[in-house]
Amino acid sequence: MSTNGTHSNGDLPTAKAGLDPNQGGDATKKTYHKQPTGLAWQTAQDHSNTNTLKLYGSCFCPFVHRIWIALEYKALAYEYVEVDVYRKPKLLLDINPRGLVPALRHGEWGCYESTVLLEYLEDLGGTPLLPQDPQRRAESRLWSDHINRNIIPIFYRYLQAQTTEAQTTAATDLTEQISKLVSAASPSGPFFFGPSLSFVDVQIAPWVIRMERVLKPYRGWPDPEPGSRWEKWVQAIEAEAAVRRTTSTNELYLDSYERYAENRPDTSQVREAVNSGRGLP
Ligand SMILES: N[C@@H](CCC(=O)N[C@@H](CS)C(=O)NCC(=O)O)C(=O)O
Repeated sequence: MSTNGTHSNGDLPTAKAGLDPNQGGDATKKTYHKQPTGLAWQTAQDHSNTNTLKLYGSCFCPFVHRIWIALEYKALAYEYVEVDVYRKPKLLLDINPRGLVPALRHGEWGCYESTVLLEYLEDLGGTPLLPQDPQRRAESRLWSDHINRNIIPIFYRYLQAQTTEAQTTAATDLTEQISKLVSAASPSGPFFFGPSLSFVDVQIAPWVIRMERVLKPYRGWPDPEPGSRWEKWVQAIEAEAAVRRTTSTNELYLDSYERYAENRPDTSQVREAVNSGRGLP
């Protein structure tokens, strides 16, 4: 605990007044945004009234984005509560002692981990994201596991890579892992299982959004090949109403990820895990 009653991020030094620890005392460095912008800001306003189901989230965070997309798609009643995840308010730590977002409170009960929360929302009802058929449900979980195990860690390794060689290797790896996913998807699409958004799409959507807004400007990640199945999928994700309503303006992502692109100290638990070769938190 620091003296102002908030938790600091592990070994992060105390921030200079007004600056975040990831800025390293340099006010010219960009940092993460603390409020959503654009359509996501409007959606946050529309869900600011108190509700028994509360999402504690940070606007830049892709793991939060998953839960927000699911809540919107399912049209469940909920409250969106923006938290500064690196200053860890007590209301977050009370739910998740690891101090990570997303965290969900439902009445007295609380839980965390985006993949677990997606399953919980599915159990609550609203428009389903998982198919009915048990074998399709198993496939949904299998390819969600592929996304979590193979695609997301490479996304961060690529973004944090500081040498051309490491960036080239990561770009090749990312392309390969996306190709495996695309091969497993319905040939006509545009989504994983066909015409509508599903569980697998929600698992990857926040990173698809960030490939265009973060990997492209910082690493030269290419647009999908014209006419490809991947292009069709990316366009469908970008156009999906629940995704659009929870996505901020491009600047928010560009600013919020500069610290990752520079592999700056004191950025996050994700950065530390990737640098040390550990699995993501
Ligand atoms: N495995 C977690 C990962 C969540 C996560 O890493 N969230 C980041 C923000 S994108 C966070 O809370 N970081 C806080 C920190 O690094 O202290 C999940 O799927 O929910």
